Amino acid sequence: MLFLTTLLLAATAVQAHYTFPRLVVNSKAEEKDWSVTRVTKNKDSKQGIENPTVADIRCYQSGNAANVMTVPAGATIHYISTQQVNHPGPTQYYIAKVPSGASVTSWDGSGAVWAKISTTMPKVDANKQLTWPAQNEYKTANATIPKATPDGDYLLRVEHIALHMASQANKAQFYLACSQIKVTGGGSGTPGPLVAFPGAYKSTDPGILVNLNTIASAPDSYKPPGPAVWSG
Ligand SMILES: *[C@@H]1O[C@H](CO)[C@@H](O)[C@H](O)[C@H]1NC(C)=O
Ligand SMILES: [Cu+2]
Repeated sequence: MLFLTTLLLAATAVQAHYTFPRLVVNSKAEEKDWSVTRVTKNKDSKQGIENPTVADIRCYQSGNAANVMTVPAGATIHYISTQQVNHPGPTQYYIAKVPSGASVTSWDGSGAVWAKISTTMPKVDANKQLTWPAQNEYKTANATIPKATPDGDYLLRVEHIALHMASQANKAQFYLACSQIKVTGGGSGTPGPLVAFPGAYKSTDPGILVNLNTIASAPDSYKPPGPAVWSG
């Protein structure tokens, strides 16, 4: 009986992890799971990635998606999460323009091509609890596709970094997905600085190898990993 209880607890712990199978653009959700969002290797296990230098840190994908979602520049986006995003940590979004001659339904997103368009910062609430935007919701934090984003096909990458174990090396957990999008009505900005995945993060980055107590004592000093945000 004790053994069974242990198994059930283990199963519950796995269920507490999450994937992001549906993109929502201006309140309109992707029609079904994994139709414009590339199916991730943790679709069933829900396990995050712990080493931010592995190839899977780019899209964690086990395949491309069939469809492409139109996203007007300036749109508000988020992702539906399969479980509550219960772990503390930032949510970040990146875009990568598909090179001419390549297709958004097959391009792999390799090279220094990714611009960060959004991140989130922690707060300490009235009860002295450390909280993050969208923490404990069944969705990721909102972001805006910058109005100056040039028209064209892009990969959109969402990432939630769970920091509850992050005081140990390679124990932060990365939950992420990439979607195939077409930006319309955009501008003539130049997204950047551009980074590669893997390459953008090291296990020892101060936003990845970090103690939650340190963040709670100075939430504004938290430094999300990766480049500066491009906001258009
Ligand atoms: C997130 O975006 C949705 C849809 O645009 C909006 O209804 C909601 O109020 C936004 N939430 C926050 C916290 O800004
Ligand atoms: Cu977890």
